Amino acid sequence: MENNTEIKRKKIFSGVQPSGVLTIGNYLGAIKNWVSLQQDYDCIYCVVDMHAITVRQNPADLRRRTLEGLALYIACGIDPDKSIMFVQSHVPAHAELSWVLGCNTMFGELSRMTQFKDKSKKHSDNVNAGLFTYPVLMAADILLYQTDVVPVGIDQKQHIEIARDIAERFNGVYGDTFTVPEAYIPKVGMKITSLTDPSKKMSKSDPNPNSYVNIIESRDDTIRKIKRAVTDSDSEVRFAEGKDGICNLMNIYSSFTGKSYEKIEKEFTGKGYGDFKLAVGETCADCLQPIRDEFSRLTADKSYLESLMKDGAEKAGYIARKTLSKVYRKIGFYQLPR
Ligand code: AQP
Repeated sequence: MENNTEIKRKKIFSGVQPSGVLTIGNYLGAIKNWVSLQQDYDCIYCVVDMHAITVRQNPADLRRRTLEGLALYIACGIDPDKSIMFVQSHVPAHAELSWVLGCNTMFGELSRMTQFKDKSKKHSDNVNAGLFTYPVLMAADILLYQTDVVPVGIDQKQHIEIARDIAERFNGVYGDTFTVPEAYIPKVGMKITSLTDPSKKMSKSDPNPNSYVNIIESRDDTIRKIKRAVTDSDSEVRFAEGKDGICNLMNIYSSFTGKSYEKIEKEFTGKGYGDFKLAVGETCADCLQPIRDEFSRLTADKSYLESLMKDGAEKAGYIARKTLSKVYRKIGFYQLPR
């Protein structure tokens, strides 16, 4: 007998660009939560290679990082039997919906996006149209899967807000079509800052490798980078204004251990920054060790990863096509008889 009491699980969608090796910022701000959310939601996780080309990429590196991105998701704890994982360019509906949504997005609202302003400054020799319309493609990614919740770091909040605006506008004009998504931003770990300049976000494409710890970094390098992290001239481990570097390390330590800032302050009372940095570095390296090991095991089996990619693209493509045909019908694109 059919079980009519079954509760429909809410849907999650999120992704990371294969624009570099994932950092502990990507891990603590996003992927760590993706793992726990698998218990209660239907999750779809994407390697967003189409977003990555808004900044010039070396083709061979992009190809390699795309496969490694999938391996990293699994190594971090995404379970291919529970969640759908796929590569964005393998599902053409993303580009197709993006065009339709672009025709329902205003130039003015895209001009207000801070990521566009930041990245245009950073890549002033390549301020391309894709960089400008990035949030439209991101809205398509999310809306195609009728997503309820999008787990991201704080830097992506504005992009989720524009995706909500686009969905509401479309629903208003054409009738109920898209679920209006909500951002899920963790309280701790939502913004990990650069180790060399704590006023900046930690980024995987930062040209200075000492500014980030990537999640497959060696134990020694992880500890070395954290020991050298820029801090203030004080010596008290305290979460306070003007101590951005220490606050960042406390944030990292708290995200990995679950300890509150108060508890961390007590733990390091009377000890200097040296002891604290060593503890953060060692904790970080210990927590990342199983991910590193699993990553090397997985990347040795390319055919397994390719079969997962294929399977993920089929599953995601099926859901995405259903939304896309609904959209095409609603906006009046001529439907051929089946
Ligand atoms: N420093 C960070 N702290 C917390 N969360 C972060 N995220 C990124 N950096 C931090 C979150 O990671 C997810 C994937 O990000 P992305 O790859 O789509 O692009 P991004 O936000 O631009 O990340 P990067 O590392 O800075 O990439 P590049 O250098 O290529 O621009 C998102 O959920 C993001 O919030």
